[in-house]
Amino acid sequence: MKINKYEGYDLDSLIEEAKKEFGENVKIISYEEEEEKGILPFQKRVKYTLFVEVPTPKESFLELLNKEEKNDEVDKFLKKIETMIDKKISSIKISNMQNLSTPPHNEQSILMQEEFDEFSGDALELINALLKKEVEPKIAKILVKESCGLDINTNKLDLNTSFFKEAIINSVKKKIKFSGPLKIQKGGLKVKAFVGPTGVGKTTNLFKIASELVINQNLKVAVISIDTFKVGAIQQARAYANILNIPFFAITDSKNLKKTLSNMSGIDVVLIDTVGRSHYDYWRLGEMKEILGGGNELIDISLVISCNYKNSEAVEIVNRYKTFFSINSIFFTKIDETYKPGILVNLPIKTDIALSFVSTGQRVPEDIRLLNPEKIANYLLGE
Ligand SMILES: Nc1nc2c(ncn2[C@@H]2O[C@H](COP(=O)(O)OP(=O)(O)O)[C@@H](O)[C@H]2O)c(=O)[nH]1
Ligand SMILES: [Mg+2]
Repeated sequence: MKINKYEGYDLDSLIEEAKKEFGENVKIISYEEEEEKGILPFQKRVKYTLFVEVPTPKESFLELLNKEEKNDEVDKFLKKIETMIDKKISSIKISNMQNLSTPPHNEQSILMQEEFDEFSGDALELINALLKKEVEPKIAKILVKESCGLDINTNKLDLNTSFFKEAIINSVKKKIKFSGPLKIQKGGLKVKAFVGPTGVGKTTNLFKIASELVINQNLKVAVISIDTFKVGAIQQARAYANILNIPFFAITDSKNLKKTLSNMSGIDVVLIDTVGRSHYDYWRLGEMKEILGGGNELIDISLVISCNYKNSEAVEIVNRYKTFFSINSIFFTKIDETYKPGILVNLPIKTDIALSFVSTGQRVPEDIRLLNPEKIANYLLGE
C-alpha cells in the first residue's frame, strides 16, 4: 500500500487537497498534530500531517495488456479466455462433424455404393482414379465396364487386366474415335477450318499445324482468316503467316471465300482461321456458317475447346456449334493448365465427335500432340 503525506496548518484544507488528488472517496488513514512554538513564547500553532492511502489505479484490460511486464492477473485472465475459446471451438467442430457425417455423408456413400455396386476390386480403384481426374461418374462407368469381366467369386465386375493403363487404352479405343494424323495429298486442295470460342487457341494452333505441314511435310499451305466483324482482329494471324512465308487472306463474306478458294492454284491445303464469337451469338455464328458453307461443302471443321472448360460448359458449346456446323473433330487446347483432364473423355463420349490434337502450351510450333488412346490414358493417369 502506498501512502501520501500532506502537511499544513489547516486540517480541512489538507483533506480537500487529498480529495482533489484522489477523489471524494479518498481513504484517510490518520493524521498527527504537532505544536510548533513561535518566536515569542505565547505564539503557538498546530501543524497537521495527514496520511492518506494512494488508491491503486483500476487499469483497463487493454492498459494491462499493453504493460510490458505481464502480471499474474493478466496471465490468469488470458488463460480463462483461452479455455473459453477452446470450449467454443470444440463445440463448433462437433456440431459441424455431426452436420457432415449424419444424413448427407451417409446418403452420399450409399449413393456411391449403389452407383458402382456392380464393380469390385481393381475396377473400383480405377473408377476412383478417374473420378479424381473429373471424369464424370457415368463416363467412368462406361469406360471401366468396357475392360471388365465378371468375377465368379463376387459376382461383380472386375478388370480383365492388372494394368490401369492397358484397361484405359482398351476402353478408349472402343469408345472414342480419333481423326488420326493429317492426311493431305499433294495437289488435292484440302480445306480445314478451326471454329470455337474466343481465346481458346484457334489462331495459335492453326499455325502449329501450318508449321508442321510447311516445314515437315513440305506442303503448300495458305491461310484464310474469316472475320465476321469486318474489322481486323487478324494481325496476329497475318504476323504468323509472314513468319512462315505463306499466303494469307482476310475475308468477310461467302462470295469472297468462294473466289479466294477458286484462285488457290498450287496450294495443297488451306487453313481457315475464324474470329471467335460467343457461342450464344447466333447471329455471328450464322454469318460464319454462311461464309464457310458458301465456300466449300467439304470443309473439314475442327471445333477448338480448352481443357479448362467445365464439362457442362464444353457440352453446351459443342451443342451450339453443332447446330451451325458439321463438326469433324474436337481439338483440345491448354491441357497444360489443368490437372483434371476428364474432359478429354467426357466430351467425345457424350458428343460422339472424333478427337484430333491436343495443345500442350503456348509455343509455336512445338506444343502440339496428336491424340490417341495411349495419350489419353497417360493424361488420365497423370503420367
Ligand atoms: N497455356 C496455354 N496457352 C495456350 C495454349 N494454346 C493457346 N494458348 C494461348 O491462349 C491465348 C489465346 O490464343 P489464340 O490463338 O489467340 O486464341 P483464339 O482467340 O482462339 O484465336 C494465347 O495467349 C495463346 O498463346 C495452350 O495449349 N496452353
Ligand atoms: Mg484468333
